[in-house]
Amino acid sequence: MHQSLSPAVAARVAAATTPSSTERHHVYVNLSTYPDSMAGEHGKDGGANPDWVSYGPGTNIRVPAHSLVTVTISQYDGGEAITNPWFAKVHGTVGGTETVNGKPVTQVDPEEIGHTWTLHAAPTAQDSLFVSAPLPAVPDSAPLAPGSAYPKPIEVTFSFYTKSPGKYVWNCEFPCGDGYYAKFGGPMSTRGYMSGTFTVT
Ligand SMILES: [Cu+2]
Repeated sequence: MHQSLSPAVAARVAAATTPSSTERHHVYVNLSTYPDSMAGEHGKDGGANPDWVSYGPGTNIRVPAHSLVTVTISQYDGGEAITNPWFAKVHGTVGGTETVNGKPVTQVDPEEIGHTWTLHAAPTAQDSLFVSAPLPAVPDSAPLAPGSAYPKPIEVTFSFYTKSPGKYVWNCEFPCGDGYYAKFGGPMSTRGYMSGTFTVT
């Protein structure tokens, strides 16, 4: 099946804020996770699989080398227990933490996971980069936000440093897809939903 991929989500570059290096950029990447595909890169009708969970606004991310990257994810989806509780912990971020609605944590409840954002190297020779941030589930009982098709999101923020230029990939490690392969099918194994590229230039 052909999947059209969105243009890269470019990092917003702000002034360097790290006192250790005047040349280091601090960039910001804003993503969202949705319980369907109606709000991301697949268009308002959701494309071929409107009921598939998705990341948005796109899944291909581009950031500068040797930068501090701050990622904020607005998590709109529900969830359940994660099969591998290691991915309920935060890995590879500055301070080993993420903030969940502003509160710093090193892990979240493994029984209530919506998705993860897990970045790793492609199997080629390049600097290692591994970051994994768990996204807590929005409770099923949460009401829809006024004027929205979704409840109020849980805001997760974390930061990490990029090294030299390289090509990386990220994916969700919560089995939120279809059932054939223990829910690693469908949106979990199709580009543009629960995975994408992460290009350091
Ligand atoms: Cu997921």
